[in-house]
Amino acid sequence: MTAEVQTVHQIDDAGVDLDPAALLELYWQMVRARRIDERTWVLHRQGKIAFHISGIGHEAIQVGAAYAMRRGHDYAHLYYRDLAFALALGYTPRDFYLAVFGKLGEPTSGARQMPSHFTGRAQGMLPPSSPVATQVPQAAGVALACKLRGQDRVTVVTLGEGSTSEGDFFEGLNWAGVHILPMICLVQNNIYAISVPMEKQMAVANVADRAPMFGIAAAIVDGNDVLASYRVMKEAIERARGGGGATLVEAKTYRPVPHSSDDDDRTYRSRDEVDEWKRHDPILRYQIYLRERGLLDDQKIEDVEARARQEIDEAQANALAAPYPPAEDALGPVFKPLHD
Ligand SMILES: Cc1ncc(C[n+]2csc(CCOP(=O)(O)OP(=O)(O)O)c2C)c(N)n1
Ligand SMILES: [Mg+2]
Repeated sequence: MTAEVQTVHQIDDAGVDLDPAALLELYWQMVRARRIDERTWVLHRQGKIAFHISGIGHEAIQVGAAYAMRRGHDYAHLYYRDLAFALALGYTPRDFYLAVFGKLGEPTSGARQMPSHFTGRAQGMLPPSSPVATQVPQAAGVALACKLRGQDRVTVVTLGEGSTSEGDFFEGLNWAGVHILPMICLVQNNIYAISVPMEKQMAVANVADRAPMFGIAAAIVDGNDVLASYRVMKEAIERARGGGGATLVEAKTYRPVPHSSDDDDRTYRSRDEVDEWKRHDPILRYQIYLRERGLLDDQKIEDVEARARQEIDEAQANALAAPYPPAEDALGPVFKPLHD
């Protein structure tokens, strides 16, 4: 008999000024992202889609970060695990399913790009490339352009801890330090790069320990605590907006599912390790906190679940019903619209 897993439930709300409606909005964003993600795993296992790369476990840091930004004004250069981040910025479940099914009307690339390359002009989401860490120098370029134009836009760029082994990470942050750029580099440290553990990527304890070599600020946060994540990102973003330069933020988190639908994580980590991390599930932790504050009860939790189910069902049905692009579209440029 296995003992019931007890959720770790501390949430650090010190200095967080969000009203009850905003606190519940963060909960909604985390839950909807989780449910969309879970549904997508099911679609893959049913053989209905070719590939899924999941953000499960990373919802707190992503939603906290998105809400710390001026959404639609600041720039976000996201990576493939940022489903919750993209949704919180205004990317829609329908956008996601059009990409996942490869259907006509997919807003990023007309379905020529892989799914989870979150892009959108309205949301300020820059088009990511598939080689990891290339977004860091690109984001530094965007932040420099904003600075030269006298705009008060901040650029938030995200990546995993394994990707910080790439030269692009060092070059981009060096540039951010030299030019005192309005940029936040958010590393979502889930301690694995596919099967490679963190200690095989770096000889320092924290990614953030490297910030002094670039002359930029550093912060480490519990990335499974949505309010702590929000606060730390907000501080960094406001410092950048005020001319104080870049910050390297490291969010400690975990990926309780395989790297992607092509990975079998049983080959490189124990089930005990995964179960231990599930005790830190960001949604369950926050749910306990909201219950204690009297903002959630069983009925309200079910209402959120029902709302998420309806939204997902509609988005999935809508994308399924959409036609495939004409075959010759595959030969077109990735980002130039052919039909819009
Ligand atoms: C330059 C480059 N090398 C290898 C890959 C293949 N690859 C895709 S994701 C990934 C792991 C990255 O791990 P991490 O940065 O820790 O992010 P996580 O997936 O854990 O969120 C690798 C090696 C790639 N996309 N680009
Ligand atoms: Mg990782």
